[in-house]
Amino acid sequence: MGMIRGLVSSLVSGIVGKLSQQSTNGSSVLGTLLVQFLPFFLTNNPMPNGYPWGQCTDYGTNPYRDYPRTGVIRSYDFTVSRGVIAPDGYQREVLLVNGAFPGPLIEVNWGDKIIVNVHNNITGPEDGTAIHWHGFLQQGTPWEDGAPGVTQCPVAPGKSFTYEFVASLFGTTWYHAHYSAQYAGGIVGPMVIHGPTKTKYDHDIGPIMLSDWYHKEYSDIVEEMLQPNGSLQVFSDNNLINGKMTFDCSTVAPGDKTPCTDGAGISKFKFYTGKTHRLRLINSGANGIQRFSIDGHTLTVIAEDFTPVNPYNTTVVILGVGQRTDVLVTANAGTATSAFWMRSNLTVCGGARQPNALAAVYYESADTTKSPTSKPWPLHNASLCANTDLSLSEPLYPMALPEPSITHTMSIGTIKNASDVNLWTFDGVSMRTNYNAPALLQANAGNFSFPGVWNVRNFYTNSSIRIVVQNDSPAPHPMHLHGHNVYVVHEGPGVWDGSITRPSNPMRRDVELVRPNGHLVIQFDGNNPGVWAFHCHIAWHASGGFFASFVVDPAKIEAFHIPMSVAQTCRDWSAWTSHSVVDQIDSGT
Ligand SMILES: *[C@@H]1O[C@H](CO)[C@@H](O)[C@H](O)[C@H]1NC(C)=O
Ligand SMILES: *[C@@H]1O[C@H](CO)[C@@H](O)[C@H](O)[C@H]1NC(C)=O
Ligand SMILES: *[C@@H]1O[C@H](CO)[C@@H](O)[C@H](O)[C@H]1NC(C)=O
Ligand SMILES: *[C@@H]1O[C@H](CO)[C@@H](O)[C@H](O)[C@H]1NC(C)=O
Ligand SMILES: *[C@@H]1O[C@H](CO)[C@@H](O)[C@H](O)[C@H]1NC(C)=O
Ligand SMILES: *[C@@H]1O[C@H](CO)[C@@H](O)[C@H](O)[C@H]1NC(C)=O
Ligand SMILES: *[C@@H]1O[C@H](CO)[C@@H](O)[C@H](O)[C@H]1NC(C)=O
Ligand SMILES: *[C@@H]1O[C@H](CO)[C@@H](O)[C@H](O)[C@H]1NC(C)=O
Ligand SMILES: [Cu+2]
Repeated sequence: MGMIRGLVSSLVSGIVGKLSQQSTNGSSVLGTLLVQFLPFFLTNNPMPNGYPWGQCTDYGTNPYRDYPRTGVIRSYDFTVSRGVIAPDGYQREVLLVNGAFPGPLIEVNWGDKIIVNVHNNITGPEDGTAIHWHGFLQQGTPWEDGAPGVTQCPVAPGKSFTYEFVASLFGTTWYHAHYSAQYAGGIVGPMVIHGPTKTKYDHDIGPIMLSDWYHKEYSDIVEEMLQPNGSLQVFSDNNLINGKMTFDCSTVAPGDKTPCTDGAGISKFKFYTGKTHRLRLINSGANGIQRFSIDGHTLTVIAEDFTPVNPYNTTVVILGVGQRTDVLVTANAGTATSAFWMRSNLTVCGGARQPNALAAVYYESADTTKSPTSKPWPLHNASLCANTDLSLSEPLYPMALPEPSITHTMSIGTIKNASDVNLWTFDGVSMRTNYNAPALLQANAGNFSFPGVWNVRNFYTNSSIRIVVQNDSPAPHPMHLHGHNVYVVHEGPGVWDGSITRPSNPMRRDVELVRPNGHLVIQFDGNNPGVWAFHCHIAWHASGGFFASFVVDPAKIEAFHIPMSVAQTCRDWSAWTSHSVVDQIDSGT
C-alpha cells in the first residue's frame, strides 16, 4: 500500500515536472506540449500539391514494386555521444543521438531517399556503433542495413558512416543501434514516412515511443547476464512514454547514492474536441510487451508495422519489441476542458519491476497543470503473451500467400556453454558475430563458407521461403526479419498443425510475437538479394545468441558493387581494434 501511494503521489507531482526537459531528455522535446502536429519538417519543403505519391494509394498499389520515385533527398547528421540524463528522475549514463533521448525524428515522404551521416563520438571509453533502420527493405542496398558483423563493420570511434537508402514503404518506424545491446542505452529514435491513407483523420500527433527502462548501463546488464551461471532473465526498472515517466525514489536500494528525483515529469498530449487524431505507437524497448490504451477512448487500428490494414476497433493495443501500430482516436469522450490518462502497461510476460507508464491527454482548453482523474478500461487477459488475434489484421493491399519452395524449421532453446554461461540457441546454434568480417562482404567476395557460430542459412534462389519457429522456451519472443515484410502464416500455442490464417491475404509485417511454448510460421519471397538478420528483438536475447542470418540469391550478392565506404569502415575498424581491445561481451548484436 505504501508503495502504491508513493507511486500515485509522485505521479501527481509529475504533471508539473520537477526536472527540466533538458535534464530528463537532453535536447529532445518529444512528450512536451511544444511538439507540433506532423508534417512538421516537411512544411518547410512542400511537395508538388502536397501529394508526391501521385496516383499511388495504400489499398491499390503494390508497395514492393510500384512505390513512387520522388527524386527527393532528405539528409540528416547524427552524432552519437555519451551523456547523463534522468528520463524518470533516476540519473544514469546513456548514449545519445545529437544529445537527445529519444533521438531526433526522421520525417520523409514515401519514395524519398534518406541519407544519414552517422558520426561516432563515443568517448570515455570509446566504443563502436552501427545504426539499423528498422523495417526498410533495402532492396539493392543490403549494406545499408546497419547490422554489425552481418552487413557492415562497426563504425570506429571518431569515424563516420553515411547510410543511404530509399523509403520504399511508408508509415511509422524507428532506428536503433544494432551493436551489442547498445540501443537499450539510449540510441533510439522515431521515423515517419508519410504516405497515402484511405482512412482520413484531422491531426497527426506523431510518434509515441513506448519503452521499458533500466537504471543500469546496458553493458553492465549484459555482463551480469552472461557471467558463469548468470540468469537469462533481465528485469526492467520502469516504463516510459516518449522517454518520460516518474519513479518512486524511496524504492532505490539503500546503498545506492545515484541522484534520484521524484516526479521528474511525464509526457503530455493535446487533443481537439470532435477531431480525429493519428497516434504512431512504437515499442522501442529492450524486452517487455506493451499494452497501450487511453481511458474512455476507442482506438481504431489503421496500420501495423509498415502495413496499412482494414481498420478495426479495440480498447487495447498490444506491441512486442520492434512492433508499431498506427491508431486513430476521436476526441469524443468529454468537453473542451477534459483530461484523460494514456496508459502503457508492461505485461507479466517479461520481468518488470514497475510496469505501468502514464501520460496525460488534454483536450484543447484543459488545465495542463492538473492530473486527469479518468478510470482505466477493464484489464483484458493479462496472462496472454502474444499479439492480438491474427485474423483481425488484414492488409489493405491484398496479396495471396504463394506456395513455398522450401520450409525450414528453427527451434528456440537454451544451453550452458563450456564456461558455464547460459545462452540462447536458435536452430541449434548460439550465434556469435565477427565484427571484422561481415557475412555480406564475405559473400560479395564469393565465399559462402561461413563459420558455424555465425548461424547463416543459405536459401539460394528459392522463390518463397517458409520458416517455422518452434518456441521450446517459457518466454515470448518478438521475431524480426530484416529487409522484408514477412507473410505471417500462423501463430499459436504448441506445434503448428498446418493451418493458415487467411491464405488469400495473410498479414504482412516485420515483427511478430511467438508465444511461450508456441509456434510462429512466417514466409518471405526470395526477391531481395542480401544477407538478412533474423532474430529475437529482445536486446538481451539477441546478446545471448538468439540470432541467425539468411542468404538470399548468392549470385546477385556477388554481382553487387558495394560502395567503397563500406570497405573503408572495415579498415577503420581494423585499425582501431589493432590498438584497442574490443571486449566483445556478447553475441555482438
Ligand atoms: C562528443 O562527445 C563529447 C563527450 O561526451 C561531448 O562533450 C561533445 O559535445 C560531443 N560532440 C558532439 C559534436 O556531439
Ligand atoms: C546457479 O544458479 C542457480 C539459480 O540461480 C543456483 O540455484 C545454483 O546454485 C547456481 N549454481 C552454481 C554452481 O553456482
Ligand atoms: C470504431 O470506433 C469509431 C469511434 O471511435 C466509430 O465511429 C466506428 O463506427 C467504429 N467502427 C466499428 C467497426 O465499430
Ligand atoms: C494497466 O494497469 C492499470 C493499473 O494497474 C490497470 O488499472 C489497467 O487496467 C491496465 N490496463 C491494461 C490495458 O492492461
Ligand atoms: C488468457 O490467455 C491464456 C494464455 O494464452 C489462455 O490460456 C486463457 O484461456 C485466456 N483466457 C481468456 C479468458 O481468454
Ligand atoms: C561462453 O559464452 C560467453 C558469452 O558469450 C563467452 O564470453 C565465452 O567465451 C563462452 N565460452 C566458451 C568456452 O565458448
Ligand atoms: C571463407 O571464409 C572463411 C571464414 O569465414 C575462411 O575460413 C575461409 O578460408 C574462406 N575461404 C576462402 C576460399 O577464402
Ligand atoms: C532452397 O534452399 C535449400 C536450403 O538451403 C537448398 O538446398 C535448395 O537448393 C534451394 N533451392 C533453390 C531452388 O535454390
Ligand atoms: Cu527472445
